[in-house]
Amino acid sequence: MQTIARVILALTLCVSVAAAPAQSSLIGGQVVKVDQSANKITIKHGPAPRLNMNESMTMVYAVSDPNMLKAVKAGDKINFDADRVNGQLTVTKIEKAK
Ligand SMILES: [Cu+2]
Repeated sequence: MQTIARVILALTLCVSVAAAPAQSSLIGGQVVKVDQSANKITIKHGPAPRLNMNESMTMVYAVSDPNMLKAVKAGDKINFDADRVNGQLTVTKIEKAK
């Protein structure tokens, strides 16, 4: 249990440090819903041409690491990265936006 708490703390620190320099490759969005039991997150986001999404949309993503879902909640503004993993759109990185 303590180990888990430490991992979460480390992840939280990583997120806040990484958020400082704006990464232009990340996609801006807002968390609509977090579903920890299904390891899914619903994100409303702007265009992401790299993922063949050329307009704003709200959609459900899987996450590469369930711990990412503990750092965000519905309503949070985020910057994220996503990729197709085994044919499924998966969030690989989330940073809280200022
Ligand atoms: Cu999308």
